[in-house]
Amino acid sequence: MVQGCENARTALRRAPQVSYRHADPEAVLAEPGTLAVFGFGAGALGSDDPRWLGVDLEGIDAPVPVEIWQVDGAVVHGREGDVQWSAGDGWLFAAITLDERTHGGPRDTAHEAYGQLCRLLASRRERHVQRIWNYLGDINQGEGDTERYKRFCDGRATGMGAFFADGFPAATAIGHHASAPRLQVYLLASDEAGSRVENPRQVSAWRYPRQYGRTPPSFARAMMLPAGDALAISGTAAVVGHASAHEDDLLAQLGETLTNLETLLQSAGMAAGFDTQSPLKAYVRQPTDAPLVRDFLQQRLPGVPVLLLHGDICRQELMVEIDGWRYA
Ligand code: 3EB
Repeated sequence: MVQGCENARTALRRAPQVSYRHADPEAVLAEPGTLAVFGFGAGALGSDDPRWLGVDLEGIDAPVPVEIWQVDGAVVHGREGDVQWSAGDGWLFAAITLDERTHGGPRDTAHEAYGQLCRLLASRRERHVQRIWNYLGDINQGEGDTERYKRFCDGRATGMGAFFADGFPAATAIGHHASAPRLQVYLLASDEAGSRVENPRQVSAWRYPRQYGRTPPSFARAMMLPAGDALAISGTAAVVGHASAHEDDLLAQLGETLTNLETLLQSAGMAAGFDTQSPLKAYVRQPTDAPLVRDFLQQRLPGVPVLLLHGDICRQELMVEIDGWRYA
């Protein structure tokens, strides 16, 4: 036996390539290495393929592209309970869509969704969750601890149980305006752990003080994927310390959000700036604000693919939130 074989390290997986494209979902699903394809809004084409997810958020600009995740090598897929999943090259996509009318409000629905996702993850080699997205309706409805976002946070935490005891993945939680009260949760996991990145300008979300709810939000500000070749950036807004900044001032919120994004790149040890390979999403509370957001981002982040979506940020005073990817 050659000793060196045992010492050889498995090469870490290249990050999935995430892109936006104007394309027919079925044609993209037929391409080799397609792990997932996302459509946005009620007008999106559908597919029965478990790798297809129609997201309950409307695009601001028509036609809305699809979002594509591609990996190296063959992809398998299936369904397990209410979960749809696909896997290839050490990566796992999993998603669940639950109707709150069946599962009883945002807390119990989130509990059920996270329970089902964690059970699937526990059965797989790709159990290291890097990144999670959460979309639910009427996110700001209700006062104080009964606000729907806060009840979602409660159920998310109990549904996770001890699964994320070592630390939370990067995440986004946004309110949609679809007619059905659906909760959608989808994720990217890997067979290797990534590294969590926090923002020194912001209190880590899981340490938010009591005023933001009984259960602090369970997410990291960003996650460096295992091979160090891509940073998955959580929903980022004009939060400084733990407080929202620049109430009622869209441009100031955008400026603060960009500062937070740049700080995250720095704290991840990455070069500054975003580029044509780094797709972002901008969630805009008021569609009438979209032109200002579009102009601002075109000026400050020229050439960067930005998908504008109509979505409510989980704090009423926040008008815009940005998330996405930066490849090394
Ligand atoms: C913030 O900085 C804004 O609950 O998963 C951003 C990203 C926010 C994720 C979540 C919430 C979440 O606190 C809100």
